[in-house]
Amino acid sequence: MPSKKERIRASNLKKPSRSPVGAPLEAINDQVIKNFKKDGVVMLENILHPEWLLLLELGLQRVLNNSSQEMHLFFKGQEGEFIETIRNFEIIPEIRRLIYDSPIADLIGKLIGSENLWLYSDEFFIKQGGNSARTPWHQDTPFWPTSGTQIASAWISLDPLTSNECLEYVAGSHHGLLYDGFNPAKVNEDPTLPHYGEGFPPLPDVENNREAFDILSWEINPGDVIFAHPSVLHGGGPTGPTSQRRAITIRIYGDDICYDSRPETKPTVPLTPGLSLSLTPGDPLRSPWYPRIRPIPAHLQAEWI
Ligand SMILES: O=C(O)CCC(=O)C(=O)O
Repeated sequence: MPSKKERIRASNLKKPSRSPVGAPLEAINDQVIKNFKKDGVVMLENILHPEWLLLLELGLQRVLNNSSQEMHLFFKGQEGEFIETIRNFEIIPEIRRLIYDSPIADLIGKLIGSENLWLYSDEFFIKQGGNSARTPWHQDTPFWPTSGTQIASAWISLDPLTSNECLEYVAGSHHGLLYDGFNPAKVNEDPTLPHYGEGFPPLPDVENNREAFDILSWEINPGDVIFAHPSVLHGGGPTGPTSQRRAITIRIYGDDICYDSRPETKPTVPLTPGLSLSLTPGDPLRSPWYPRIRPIPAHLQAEWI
């Protein structure tokens, strides 16, 4: 039987059949901003033009074909194995174009109320080949050297999904405690093992107590985008024997995000050697690790003038 990696094939670059909204920024109205503040997550239907999905799919193909991109395997060697790749922006031109040219950054800017925007990271989660496992419940910010509120992740799936296969969120949990993360290297052993083992309370067992949490998820079609605050507890549904979920999450922040320290037992994610030597907690998070996206820097604007 071919390995999961061998079974991964580029899809047919089919265009979604729905026509997208003409003026995406208009979808972010006062009610959407209010819901985002309250729940920490909103889903906007049909917000991305098929051209942007095509660009994303081409970027994904390059990632899968590009041996220089590091593939992190969750549940490595097990039936539920899936791939994660991070910082595709730095080596994949299509992802770079998507982040600068598509409305994603401006949508996040309007949602978080910041005209200045920087990229924290982008990350593919690729569940293909059948029966990929759940992404463990977690918050992102315990893994990140950040504090502040003006930040959001745009989660975009190239595949239609049932609400069971979608990413799921505990509504309003970004207002509560920050918990220790799970340990990505040990998900095979136990997806609730702590990342730092100090400094944060242990994660609640959301999956085994689902009825105790206000869990939001959506049926997703290509072109829909979920915007979430990275401190919201979230976990990814598994895929079935015949389904796939090829998703990217693009994390962008605004003015009030500062550098913050984390327990020293583990590095923050993704690795940023040198960052702690140039910033002290409370400094605005400014570093070449986090490129400015809006306003577009003058040297980049000059490329198309
Ligand atoms: O897509 C997934 O399974 C996980 C995504 C995620 O954790 C995120 O967007 O922060």
